[in-house]
Amino acid sequence: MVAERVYIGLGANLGDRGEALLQALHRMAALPQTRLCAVSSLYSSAPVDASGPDYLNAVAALETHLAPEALLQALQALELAAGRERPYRNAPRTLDLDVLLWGPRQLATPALTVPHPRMYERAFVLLPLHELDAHLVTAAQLAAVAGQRIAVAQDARWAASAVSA
Ligand code: PH2
Ligand code: MG
Ligand code: MG
Repeated sequence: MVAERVYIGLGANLGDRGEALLQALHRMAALPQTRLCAVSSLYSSAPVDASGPDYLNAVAALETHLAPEALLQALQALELAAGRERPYRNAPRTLDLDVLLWGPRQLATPALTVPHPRMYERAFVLLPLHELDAHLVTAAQLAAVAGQRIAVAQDARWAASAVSA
């Protein structure tokens, strides 16, 4: 079976945020049956529907033969390994890894809804996703989040060491 292209949103607003995101990319690249194809620029963004320090965000494109449940479990293990705690909803965090898109599929299980239900409300998802594949985001969707504060912190080379040749 062909591998499916999966987009992952990465975020952190506690601790050494850039280091946590880069380490997560290396660990995703090392998952079985999985290739890290591309990573967006690194963005700095104001918290959306949340409090605390500014976030660093990015989006990664994977190709994987893993089942959605298996990838989700692996991502949650990486969050835990990075010291992620969940004291309340949208609490500041050392690492957040969200499945945004799974090829053309729509998934709705108790653990996972894809497309991510809030991704189209968030500039910190749509800008990096658009950077990786402009077809995935419309101009109207970008316009809808244009009021959110976000800036490129580092160009896409920030993650080059993690991306597969
Ligand atoms: N994640 C949230 C809530 N708000 N805001 C920004 N800027 N970046 C995030 O990654 C983020 C957020 C819940 O996962
Ligand atoms: Mg999230
Ligand atoms: Mg999450």
